[in-house]
Amino acid sequence: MNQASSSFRATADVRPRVRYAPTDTAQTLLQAPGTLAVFDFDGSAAHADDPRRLRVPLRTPSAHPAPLEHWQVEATVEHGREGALQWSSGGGWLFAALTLDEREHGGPEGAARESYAQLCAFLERRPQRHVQRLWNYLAHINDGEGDAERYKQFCAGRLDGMRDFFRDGFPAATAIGHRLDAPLLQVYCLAAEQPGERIENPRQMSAWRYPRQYGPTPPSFARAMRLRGDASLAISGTASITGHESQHHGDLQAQLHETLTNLRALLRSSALPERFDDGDPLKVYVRHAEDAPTVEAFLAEHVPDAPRLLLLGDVCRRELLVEIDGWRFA
Ligand code: 3EB
Repeated sequence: MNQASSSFRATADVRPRVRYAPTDTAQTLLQAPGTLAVFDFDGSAAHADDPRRLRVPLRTPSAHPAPLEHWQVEATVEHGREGALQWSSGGGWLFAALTLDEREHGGPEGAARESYAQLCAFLERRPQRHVQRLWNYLAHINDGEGDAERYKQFCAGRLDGMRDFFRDGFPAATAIGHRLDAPLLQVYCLAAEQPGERIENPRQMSAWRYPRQYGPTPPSFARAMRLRGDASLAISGTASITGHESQHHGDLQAQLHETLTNLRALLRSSALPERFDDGDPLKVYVRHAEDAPTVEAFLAEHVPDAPRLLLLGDVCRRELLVEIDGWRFA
């Protein structure tokens, strides 16, 4: 457990910060005061005992090792494990993660139900029970046809596992497919003592209202969440969708433009300047490794200052080639 520093602010003011950090700094980050979580991509990390460290089952398309992601608060952090769940908390914020093997839960629906049931049961007992942001990484998300597609099974299990925990509204989220052989479902969240404010995108239908054609259970997420006591925005996975329809099938460049227009619309909806600066990290999920240079060139032109992490991942609609999530810190 970290030691407190006398310069820490009162809980009500503490803001979480999210940054990318060099690959080889994990131990330094874990020893730094206020570290809530350190994420490894690319499978590079050896097994770590610290419950704040999470190995994310995604790879970069690039030859360079992925950076780490670092969550930090100006507060004393405590951490632990409870069954399959790993957690940390400090300054009114909480990180929690579960990585389940689907084979132990009868597939994607059962694994999602179990993940959400466990996560919600844990959160219910914590003062930091207000989920701001959730990430879901599911193996081979587009396998299966029609209503049997694995993403749709996941959506059914997720909503079921949530019971009425999100009766006031769903948090911001990402759901992306990974390509590991092992059918692991990873779910992690950032939660807080205070509820956030859900933000929808006027260019898009709210996902929980999507029509039946997208599956029997509509996806359970808000387009973004504004953090309490701070105008910062946690932005959900955002893609080339307007209304409820995917746009620009097969056209990467046009999908990138539509996605950026959607991201800007979310900033406008929350009265933030329509920019991403050097403190606003973005995560960019690319379906085809060969698209990475085009995606990187687009980002260099349109969001040159934003730190960005490109990851290989499958968007939950097969026709979508790219999805972006991230943060706009006030
Ligand atoms: C979309 O806008 C694209 O199921 O949690 C984005 C963010 C998407 C989150 C989720 C799905 C999810 O519908 C897909």
